[in-house]
Amino acid sequence: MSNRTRHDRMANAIRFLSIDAVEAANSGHPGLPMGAADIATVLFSRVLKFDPTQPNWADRDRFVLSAGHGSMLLYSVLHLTGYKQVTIDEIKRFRQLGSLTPGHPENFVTEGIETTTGPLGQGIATAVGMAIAEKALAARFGADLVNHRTYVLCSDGDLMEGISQEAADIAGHLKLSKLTVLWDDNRISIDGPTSVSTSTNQLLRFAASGWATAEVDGHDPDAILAAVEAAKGSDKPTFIACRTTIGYGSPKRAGSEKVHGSPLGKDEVAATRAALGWEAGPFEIPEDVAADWRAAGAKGHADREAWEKRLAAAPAELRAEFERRISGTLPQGFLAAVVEAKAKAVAAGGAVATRKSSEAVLDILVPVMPELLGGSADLTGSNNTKAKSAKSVTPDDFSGSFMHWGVREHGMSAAMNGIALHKGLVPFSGGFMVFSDYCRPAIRLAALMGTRVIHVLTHDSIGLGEDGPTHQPVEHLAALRAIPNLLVLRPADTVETAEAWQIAIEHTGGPSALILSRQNLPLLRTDATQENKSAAGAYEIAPASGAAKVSLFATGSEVSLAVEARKLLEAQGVPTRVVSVPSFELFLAKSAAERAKVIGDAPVKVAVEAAIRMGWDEIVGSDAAFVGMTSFGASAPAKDLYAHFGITAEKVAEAALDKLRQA
Ligand SMILES: Cc1ncc(C[n+]2csc(CCOP(=O)(O)OP(=O)(O)O)c2C)c(N)n1
Repeated sequence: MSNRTRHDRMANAIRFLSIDAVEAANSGHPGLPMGAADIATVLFSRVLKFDPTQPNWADRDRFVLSAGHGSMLLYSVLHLTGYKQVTIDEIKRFRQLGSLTPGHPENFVTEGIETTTGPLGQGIATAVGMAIAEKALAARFGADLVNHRTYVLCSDGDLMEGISQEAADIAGHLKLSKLTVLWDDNRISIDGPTSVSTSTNQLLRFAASGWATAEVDGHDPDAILAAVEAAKGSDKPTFIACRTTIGYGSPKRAGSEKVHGSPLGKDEVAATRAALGWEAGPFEIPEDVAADWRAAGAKGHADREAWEKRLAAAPAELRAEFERRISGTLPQGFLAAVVEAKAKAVAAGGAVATRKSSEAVLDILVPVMPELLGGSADLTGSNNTKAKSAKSVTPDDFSGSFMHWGVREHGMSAAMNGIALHKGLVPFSGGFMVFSDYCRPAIRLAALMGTRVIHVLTHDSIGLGEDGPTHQPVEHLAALRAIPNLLVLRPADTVETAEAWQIAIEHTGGPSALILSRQNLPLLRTDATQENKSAAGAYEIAPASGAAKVSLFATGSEVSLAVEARKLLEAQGVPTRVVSVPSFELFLAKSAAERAKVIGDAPVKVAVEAAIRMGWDEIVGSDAAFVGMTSFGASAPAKDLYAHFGITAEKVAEAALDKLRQA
């Protein structure tokens, strides 16, 4: 049998597993797997370095299917190359409850899936992060231990999404030469030919961003291989347009949007079998094809074993540090650094913006934690995310620990996911909180995937002042708190900020958002011990003088305001306590009894937050008073805005007294 025939049969195995699984589920997307089967076959049988028996081998090549709707392409390849989880029965259970073959690829469900994809554009930007992580770790640990490539298969939709531009731009700038993107150039999307909505010359577009480009027939295995091999010699990332036919092989549907996202139907499946000369029944793989695929899957064993030998032979300290970094274990001295940051703040006293508090914490943490990879979306001086010791990553030097992401919040957030998924680094960002909307799709995916990324979101309310309502978050706290598995932390002073950093770094099962002020805030906490009070989510920060009549609840910048209001109320003989609530999620995770203790039994409760009320009722109840925002902000000095919108100690005290009179 000729090599070409063998290739065709391997590719057809992908096509028919995909066709038959979609048929069985009566749901799914056969068009992409059928069209891109040749590309996948070349990559997985002739290019990629991977070992199905060790799906998480640290030095494997990464493959990202950015067009997640083509998930059956991945499941087919994982099955055929021998990933033991993806059995033929799992392929038969495509898209069923509890299967390892969900509708879109989920990295937390199926071994061998590098990242969850489905929201178009995310995959390519996530892969950029993986390629960044590879370079950063290679700079630290050397090519003996870290030397792999990142491959992406993307679709027209991926390239139409704006995030792909952010990804292309930063990847080209950073000369991510080990990143290769293969575009499934089938010129069909859901509405029909892509010509109804785009005229972009993608090759020129990527070239303009500093990529090497190539154009091949996506059904010609040798041409695909040649382009992929040429990419290895380039000092730029490479973009390969692979001209394909969606639904390749289907006599009636190939080349049409009809094959994108629905089963072919019994007759067309039979016609496609006849057209491609595939005689095997549904879910059957002829032995010669199975053997060729198994051999492809076995090729990486030797590479992996050679790498393990190199790791074993590496200097003990380097090896231990590499293993610590990949496992995500915290370094010795982490907790001591947190306590040191608290102690320093307490000794210094004075009023500090929590973004500055965060910087002070980072100045102490970054030297202790080389895995921290900070950054900012062009707001370094405002977000204060660059520690004194941090050196910038540049195209020619990845040994630094700070990323200049440019004005690309969305691309940054997706790339951070890729960095975290790669393992070995803990990424944190900097951005204005109001633009967390621009990060949201990637933060949502981080939460879904359970990746440890930390978003430092500064300028967190009307307290930012003169920049006005476009820059003042109002609904963003509620919007962030609405994302499942995202920890939102809004510290009130430097001590809480240090605690928030500790919580975020120790939170390995998902993303965190640190919500920080632009304006100065007084130091409220003067204890600098190992105890992390913020970890309870809420705690009493100021007690009442007697049996409390009023409980004030606040977060971040409004905690000091509540403390002022407490003084006013106490002066009028109303025993008042203040509860700081740095994290709803942590607090709501506590038992009812623990929560009741913190909430207390004062007859009047008032919540204070310079944001909308949404979410607070779950903590204080709908009968409580709320002092906050009900509209967008305005442009003025912060102090004037707090007065204008009625978020002052006097108003809080008034609200409490009103409630007391009603009680
Ligand atoms: C952000 C986002 N918007 C919309 C969708 C819904 N969707 C899935 S595939 C697709 C477009 C399909 O065209 P293409 O990307 O060319 O894939 P192909 O038809 O070649 O499989 C759309 C709009 C999505 N998955 N993600």
